[in-house]
Amino acid sequence: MTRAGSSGAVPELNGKGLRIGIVSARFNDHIVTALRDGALRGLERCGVADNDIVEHWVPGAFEVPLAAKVLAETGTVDAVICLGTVIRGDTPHFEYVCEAATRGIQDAQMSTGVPVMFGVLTLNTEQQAIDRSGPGIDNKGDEAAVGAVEMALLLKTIRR
Ligand code: INI
Repeated sequence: MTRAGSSGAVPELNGKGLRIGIVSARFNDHIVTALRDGALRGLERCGVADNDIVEHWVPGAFEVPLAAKVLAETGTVDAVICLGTVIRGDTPHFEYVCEAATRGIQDAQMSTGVPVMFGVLTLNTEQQAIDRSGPGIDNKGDEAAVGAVEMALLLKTIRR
């Protein structure tokens, strides 16, 4: 008998045939580009084909949720990966952008039933961003991509 969710072990992920959206925020684009590179590496490792990846860019993290929601609503993708980087400044602006991005991304997945992954870094320093967007599998874009494949496969199993 196969019992979904019966083990806490990380499952073997075969993302072949999945269609995955990526919505990236241009703000802090040197970091976000590194997150995107990580996401593409993660998707490739999981077997997602290049031509099954749909990409869109938005100005900043604040705009990510809307693009992610509209993309999810098209029904053409099995999951959406949201990428962005918000770095704390001298004003409360940081809190507002983080709050809107976090809540909006969660709302997008809850309202559409499509997994929408939170690959948005919210940090105090640029060094923290660099540390989380490197070439290894601890790159947060890579992590979000693998999570997107896991969630897309899980929802297909649950709905079957
Ligand atoms: N957007 C980000 O993605 N990261 C930031 O650090 C940031 N800061 O610091 O302001 C940021 N602001 C822009 C915001 O996301 C919107 O694009 C802008 O307010 C227009 O709606």
